[in-house]
Amino acid sequence: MEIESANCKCRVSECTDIERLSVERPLKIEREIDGLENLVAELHSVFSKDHVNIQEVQKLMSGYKSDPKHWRKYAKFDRFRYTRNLVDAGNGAFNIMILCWGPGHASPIHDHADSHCFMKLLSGSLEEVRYEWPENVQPEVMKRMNKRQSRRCCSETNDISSNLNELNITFDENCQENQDGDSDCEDGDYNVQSMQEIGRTRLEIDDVCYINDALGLHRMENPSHVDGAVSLHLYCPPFDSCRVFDSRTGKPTSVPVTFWSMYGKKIKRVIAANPADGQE
Ligand code: CSS
Ligand code: FE2
Repeated sequence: MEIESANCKCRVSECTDIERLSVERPLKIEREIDGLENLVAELHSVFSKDHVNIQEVQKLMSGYKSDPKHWRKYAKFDRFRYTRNLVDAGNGAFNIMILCWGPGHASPIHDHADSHCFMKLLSGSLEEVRYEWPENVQPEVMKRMNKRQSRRCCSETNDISSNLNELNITFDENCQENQDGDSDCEDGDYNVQSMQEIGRTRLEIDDVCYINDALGLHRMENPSHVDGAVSLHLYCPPFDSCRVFDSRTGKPTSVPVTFWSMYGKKIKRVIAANPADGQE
């Protein structure tokens, strides 16, 4: 089963049907969606089902053609850093938000907290740089795979190992599992470790891309020195913190993610990104 078939209502580590990565390919748009409000309505309808296919979400997002008149009220820029602006809290199943990137603004290298991340470019252009996980840090999805692996017999173990190789994620065999089955060495020595780049993609208007922790980490940057960029992000399940990684050493730090505005209104103070916690 390919990754697009995985159920994105589950956390990535709970998707038992992720076995193999598919090769990225152009998606066929089946139906045009007129306006951001209609896109959000379609997403609500899709997410009201128990099983939401990753490709289904990608196709919906591709079917919407960006027009600033649909999203201008959410597009709020800050001089110093990119902003996160909540559009819809998806009935608790997903968050949809608009990110505004001033000239040269970039994110740190980050993970996606075991959630699925869909991104569509609405304006300008963005560069995505993907990285392997640092050797000493594992995403939740790999920890779960390790646990499954240790419960299975040898022949199955071999199958899983080859799948892990396809996922392009490496283990530090010296890391000992603790009682919870975790095997990060997060207090270890990061000085010799730099982040390994595995790919670079330039996103242009209406391009849609997808990432989860099994596919690696990434950093987004607006390469323009002049123009802003605007992107639409859907995260499922929603998350309110993630890990950022030091680009020289790979050392992870857990950070809260925050909103700059919610439902088109700037918030007075920066608050946690879980709308249930942050509504003023
Ligand atoms: N994950 C980053 C944006 S790049 S996908 C964020 O939500 O702030
Ligand atoms: Fe991201």
